Amino acid sequence: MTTLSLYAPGTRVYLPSDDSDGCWITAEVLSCTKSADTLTLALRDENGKESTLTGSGASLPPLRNPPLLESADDLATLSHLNEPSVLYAVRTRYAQRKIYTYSGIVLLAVNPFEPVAMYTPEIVKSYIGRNKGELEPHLFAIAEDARAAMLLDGTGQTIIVSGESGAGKTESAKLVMRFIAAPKAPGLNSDKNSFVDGASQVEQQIQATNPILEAFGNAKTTRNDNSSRFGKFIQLLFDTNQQIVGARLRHYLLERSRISYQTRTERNYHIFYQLCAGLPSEDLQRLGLDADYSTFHYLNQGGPSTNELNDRDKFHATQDALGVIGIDPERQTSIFQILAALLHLGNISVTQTRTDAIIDDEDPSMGHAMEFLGVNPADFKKWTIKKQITTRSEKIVTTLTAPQAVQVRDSISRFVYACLFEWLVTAINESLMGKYGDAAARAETCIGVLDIYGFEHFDKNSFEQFCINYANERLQHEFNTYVFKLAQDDYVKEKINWTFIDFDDNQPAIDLMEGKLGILAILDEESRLPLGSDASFLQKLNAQLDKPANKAVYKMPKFANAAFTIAHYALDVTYQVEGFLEKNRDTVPEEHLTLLTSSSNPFLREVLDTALHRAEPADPPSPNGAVSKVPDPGRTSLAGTTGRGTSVKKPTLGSIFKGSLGTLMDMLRMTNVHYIRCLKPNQHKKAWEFDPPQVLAQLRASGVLETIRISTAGYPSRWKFEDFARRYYTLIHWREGPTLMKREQWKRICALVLQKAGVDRSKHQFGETKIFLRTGVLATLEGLRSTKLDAVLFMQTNMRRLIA
Ligand code: AOV
Ligand code: MG
Repeated sequence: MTTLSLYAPGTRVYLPSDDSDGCWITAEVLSCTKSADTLTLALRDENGKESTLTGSGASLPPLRNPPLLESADDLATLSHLNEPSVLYAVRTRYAQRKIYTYSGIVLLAVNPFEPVAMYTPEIVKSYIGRNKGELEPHLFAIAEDARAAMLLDGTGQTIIVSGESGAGKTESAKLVMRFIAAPKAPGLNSDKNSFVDGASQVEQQIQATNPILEAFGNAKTTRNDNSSRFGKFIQLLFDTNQQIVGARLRHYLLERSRISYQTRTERNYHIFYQLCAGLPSEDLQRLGLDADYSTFHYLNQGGPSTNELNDRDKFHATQDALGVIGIDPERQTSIFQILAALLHLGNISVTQTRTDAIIDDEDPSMGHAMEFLGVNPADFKKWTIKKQITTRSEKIVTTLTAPQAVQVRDSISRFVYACLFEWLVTAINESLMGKYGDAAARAETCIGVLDIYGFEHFDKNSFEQFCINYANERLQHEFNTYVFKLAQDDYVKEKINWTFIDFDDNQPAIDLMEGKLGILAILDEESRLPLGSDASFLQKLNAQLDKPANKAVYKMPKFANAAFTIAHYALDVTYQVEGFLEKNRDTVPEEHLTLLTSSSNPFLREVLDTALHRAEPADPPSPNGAVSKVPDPGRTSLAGTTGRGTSVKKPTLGSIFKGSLGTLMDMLRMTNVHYIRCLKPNQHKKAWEFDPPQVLAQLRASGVLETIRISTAGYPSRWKFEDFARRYYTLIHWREGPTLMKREQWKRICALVLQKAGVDRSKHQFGETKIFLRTGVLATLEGLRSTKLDAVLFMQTNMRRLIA
């Protein structure tokens, strides 16, 4: 087709909008003339404005799709695949209240920001047992797809939910989990944490993890009222009969700084507010709390918070859920007592004399905090305002300034909370796996759902954002690898005809962060120096990384001091170095640790013991000694943070995080992966408002366009000749099939199957060891196969009847 005919009068195209927001408006070609290689187009845009444009090739406006296709439910079916068309399709569908769209192997989910009637029992039922393309795009279709893939050959499955903060990852992950955990159960509701009627005990326990983890691990941020401040991976374990036998929960790097500090309009973890709003008044009184929590330093820094989050109701849901996983009211009281202790700890007032920090012996907050923690106030006070340094020959005690003492005080709160979270996860796992981990031994296969914090960029970004964005880079890389690299490497290896597609590989950014001489390594080195500082950390960063080789990914910001910029796959983010070292070291003074671990509060001792000792390796051995067949992403551990055991080097938070991400990625590679990309349609959390530049940026950053190109151009299904032959040989002649099977003529069988099924030559290719199929072919073959099997079954039954 010549370009002239592509732009015939009446053709619909997209033009860049004047708003310089990187978006488009629609236009129609009025006339088109060609001279040499260039075309001159007369155009009228959607506002009636006329213009002319001269260009050739890529400088000509992108084409609009025929109206029928403009809201296609799979972007891969668009006949003109360009950025504006993709954006337009997603936008049109959203306007029609269709929040889900396929994009090749990925499901796009645009946040509706209000409850939608898409998760009713009828809808749940309708997706069970159906193929992905049969019904409207839906989370449930992806979940069902994963289940079907697991049934087919027992491979483990992982569903990765990604997207920026507030895009809807956690809600989507919950819905997917509920669908898989209770496919036949009647009620699913995205905005309630209600348990499904008629669910088995383990299913109920799985549902109960949500209110608990959200209470203790989610908080209100500027971007999301219910933002997850930790990464979550939950793996449902199935036995040979596809019954759920248990589940395993892994968590990644809970944000600790939030315990002692919140920026304006943000909150601490929900559980603190729930506690104040939900506890009966006599309990509040006993714990020295008040329904009005504004007197607590740890809760009032974000400013007054309206009770729109319904903390009271949520508190009761949290209590119920704790009960479901076997934490009885008595233990719950012990948990609440620790939480109260932390609030009081934050209120201990530290003042400054000319030289030293002081804490009043009569400080009521200290009294409460120490009573609940079971620690002697005098000892606590001593080691909060003083510090002991051990040199080679002696121990020297020095005094601290008030700000330093406050640092110590807050580090204890953060540490205890992190241990409590760790303990809760252990308790949840014991309930989900059986105390002796016997579920792991019975498990044959699994479906995992990964809901990890989305890419983050605030006005000020610190160590937490660095880790979160690092995790997102790694996941993006897995995605790239999975969709692009693996597919194309395989084509090359199998020597099929294939034009290579470019994609934006983010390996340089990952190397910058985690490489041998990268940011994390430099940070760790600096963290180990007694006199290390944020400033010298930055100096070393700039000295080692500000080089031509890193030009594309590492930048020294022009206007910000004490900061560095990383060009992430999604966006450039500038990180303030202040606090990096302290957060990475994450130390509690040794003396305080001793006080806490020898506390007179047995529950606190148990919590610390669990968090510090019961981490890695994976699950406890089962009583019968069987080993789990299901890949385990491994436990994260706080063990290192105390310098206990035999390890000489105390692991830093950064290195712990890097390690646990590594095991997670290994695990992902052992399973079959499915992707859900959540999109945030606007920044104000408004229902049904679609801000095109916003969404476009997210579509670009997530590589959605490239994915479509590869799924349409490529061969998403690939089978070894033998596997394919074994599954489909029944489709060829009833005598020839088995004969060829006996002779192991796999490739010949494959060819005959395709011939018999009438699969067009353009829809498949033979590689060296594998057969490659375009989208849709496998569905056809499966259909033919089950028809054939039904027929055989029918014949056999009737034959028996005849003989009998
Ligand atoms: P996130 O997990 O992606 O952010 P959430 O899943 O918490 O985002 O979603 C944010 C809010 O969007 C929810 O609290 C709901 O109000 C709304 N929402 C999301 N999905 C749906 C849905 N399917 N139906 C109705 N409302 C929905 V973060 O955890 O911040 O990265 O760290
Ligand atoms: Mg979340």
